[in-house]
Amino acid sequence: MKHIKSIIGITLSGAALLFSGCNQGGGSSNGALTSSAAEKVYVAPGEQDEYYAFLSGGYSGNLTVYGLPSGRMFKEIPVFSQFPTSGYGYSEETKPMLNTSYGFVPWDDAHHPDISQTNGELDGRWIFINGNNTPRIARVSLSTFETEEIIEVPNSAGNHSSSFITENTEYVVAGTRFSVPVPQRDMPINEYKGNFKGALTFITVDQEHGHMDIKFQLLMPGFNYDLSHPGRGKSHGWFFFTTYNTEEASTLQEVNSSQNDKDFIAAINWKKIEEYVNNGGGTKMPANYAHNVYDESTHMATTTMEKEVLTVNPAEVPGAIFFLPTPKSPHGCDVDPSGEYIIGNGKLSADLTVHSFDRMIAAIEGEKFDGEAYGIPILKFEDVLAGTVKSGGLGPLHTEFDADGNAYTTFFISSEVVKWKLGSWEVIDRKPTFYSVGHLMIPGGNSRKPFGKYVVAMNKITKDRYLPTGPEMEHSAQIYDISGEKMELIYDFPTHGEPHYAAGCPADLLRENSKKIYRLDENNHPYGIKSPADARVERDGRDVHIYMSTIRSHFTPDNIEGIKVGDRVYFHMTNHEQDFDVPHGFAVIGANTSEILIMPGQTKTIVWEPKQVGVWPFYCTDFCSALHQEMQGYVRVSPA
Ligand code: CUK
Ligand code: CUA
Repeated sequence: MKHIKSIIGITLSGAALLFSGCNQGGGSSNGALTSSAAEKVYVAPGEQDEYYAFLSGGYSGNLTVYGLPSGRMFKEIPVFSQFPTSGYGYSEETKPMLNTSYGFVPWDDAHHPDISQTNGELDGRWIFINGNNTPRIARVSLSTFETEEIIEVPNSAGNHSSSFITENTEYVVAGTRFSVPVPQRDMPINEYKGNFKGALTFITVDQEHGHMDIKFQLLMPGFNYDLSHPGRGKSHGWFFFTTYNTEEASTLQEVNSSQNDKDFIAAINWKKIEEYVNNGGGTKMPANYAHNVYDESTHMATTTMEKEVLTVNPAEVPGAIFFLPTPKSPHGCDVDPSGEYIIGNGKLSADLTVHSFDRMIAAIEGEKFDGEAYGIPILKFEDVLAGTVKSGGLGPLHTEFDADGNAYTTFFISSEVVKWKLGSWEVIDRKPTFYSVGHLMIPGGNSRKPFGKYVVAMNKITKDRYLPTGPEMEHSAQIYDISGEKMELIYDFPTHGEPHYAAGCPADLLRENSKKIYRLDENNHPYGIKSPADARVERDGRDVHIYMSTIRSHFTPDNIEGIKVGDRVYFHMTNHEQDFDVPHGFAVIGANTSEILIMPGQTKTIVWEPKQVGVWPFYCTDFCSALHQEMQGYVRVSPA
């Protein structure tokens, strides 16, 4: 401790404390930090971080926002899960966001966030993320940090190879981990082979508002489509998907023994298919899926149930789809910033397979095929190979890139990040992770312009890294400084849920556009009121609408009578504050929902169905002023 103080000064007590904790594991084999590491991650009180990092929450269904290099968590953005902290999914305005063709589904498994791009560079407009279980894609505004849209993906199951975007955000693309009967029907499972389909879904993004629409679904052979990435630069117009189970087995229990030596990367020329579809190609198929859009002006979400989807059979578009053989159940599918190299990592192999886009095009033009699968030409492995990285690691999963032609690959089994050189394929450095790393993220590291200063490794297993918290530990992320030739582990921080992938960007990209308040004069909520003077109670049969105002620090009205058991009471709360960071909350006794948080200028609604006669209190849940505790009221409930 003394040593650290002497180097970085006594203001560092917080970091120094943390530092001594990390040292308890002892020795550099446990990744113990050096004193310069503390300086690198230290962001002094009142200072701000250099980068945003958006980590998927996995089974939390949400997205969490962190700062780099401090590892401080700023916000959890609810996406696919109800979130009592803000009332997302509980308020009447946000409930429709979680509608699906299966009904109200207030949970999902969120895996891969991706920030919108222009010319292959991060543009900071939106971040997209997939719901894996009940297939959905969400769009989150990077101005309000709120979920603005969720579209369900029909004919899909295990929406895993999603949600990656093309380099001008023309499309957000969704794959399907499970192939399923399309359309869904009652049929024997063991007739899977040849009958199940893998739908790859191309969803357009309106450039002004971000609105998503399914343009077409490509009904691919019944493999498992695991991960994907768009081409960029020279390969813009293509999309690449790793596949496994190309045997089309309905049970994967013998995945090791029955495994084909090579599965495929599917290379899809989406520009060609887009052209085909624009010229009237494809077949409209009945499909039920929900499309939920949040309107910032009315502060309300609405659901549209869509009825059909345009499907394309690969055979209809010859010359648009090819298979690149890739060894042993590839998982990650990553494309380097130049667009030339496509990396597929066989989970069960030690080497990384790198394919060349130029060689792929040459082989296609020369029609050098090695058979076909369901009419889709298979290219020869040797013809498309750019190189092999003899990594020396085990269980390669995912790769990101820096701006200097280096790639960084995670190895789950050998628990390490390996840095290697694109083109020469030589390994430059390797550092252990603690423990069993999945994805990694370099801000901009899957775009044409990476910001190669830090890499964040997201680890599946935490064990002894933090103070124990019983059998369940939060997952763990680690920050490495990658500004030098060798990587340096500089920080550990706990995450929320299971972060699969993450996306990061420079703080300057978002700071200026981050919204501070919703303007009251732009509030078009049908139950919003312009001023506290408009507050009132209106009865409509059994429904009672309370138009309520919140302002420091009182509710108007605050004594409500005339409510009866059996009524449906709608509290429509408008926050009339116009100061940054002054929300009010609302909670009423016995409400079978959460509290809700109302931001300045916003209107939100919760429904309360009183079951018992009495005089029942409500109060503000967010400490808003010195008189916050005075912000309260009563509802009198009389017999029916
Ligand atoms: S998956 Cu989690 S480690 Cu969903 Cu991207 Cu590979
Ligand atoms: Cu309003 Cu506390």
